[in-house]
Amino acid sequence: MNSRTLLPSLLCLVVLRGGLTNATAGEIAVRVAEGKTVHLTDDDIELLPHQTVKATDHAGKEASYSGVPLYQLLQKAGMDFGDSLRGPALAQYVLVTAVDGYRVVFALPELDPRSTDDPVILADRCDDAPLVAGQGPYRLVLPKERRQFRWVRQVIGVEVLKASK
Ligand SMILES: Nc1nc2c(c(=O)[nH]1)N[C@H]1C(S)=C(S)[C@@H](COP(=O)(O)O)O[C@H]1N2
Ligand SMILES: [Mo]
Repeated sequence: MNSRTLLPSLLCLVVLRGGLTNATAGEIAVRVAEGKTVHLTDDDIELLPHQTVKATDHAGKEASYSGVPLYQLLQKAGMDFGDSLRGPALAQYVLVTAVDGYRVVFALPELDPRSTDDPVILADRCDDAPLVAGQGPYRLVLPKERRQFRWVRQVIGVEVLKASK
């Protein structure tokens, strides 16, 4: 990369990584409903319960992915799943942000194991190896979803927000 492309790239990175997504590599910024942002480090994430799933990526390759169910990450940051997930709480949504600014949303019942058997995994390993650069260190994997558009690579932020309309 030469100096003419480097500066815009750096500026872009600073903008994209402003606010909640301001996490360094190997940590994820998590914020639940106007609460404090919690920075979960690799060590924090490693200690959370992991689940291993078989899933087929966008190229059609099946592999074994291991990682933390996304609801476990949110629970760690103070999110309440279970009985309290009803009424106005259901108008919240989960915004997942990647280092390149790619973003996807989930509704809470899509993540709640009381509501669905389809896991949403924040994967940290593929076939027993750390995820490759460009995908990891953390990537969403949705083994049951027929398209991979929510397999967010390089996740740096997870935020629970309230629908405002
Ligand atoms: N960070 C990030 N993740 C992303 C995307 C992206 O643009 N940025 N594209 C998504 C889309 S639309 C698809 S189809 C898959 C492609 O997965 P692949 O990188 O394994 O080919 O990644 C998803 N995850
Ligand atoms: Mo895609």
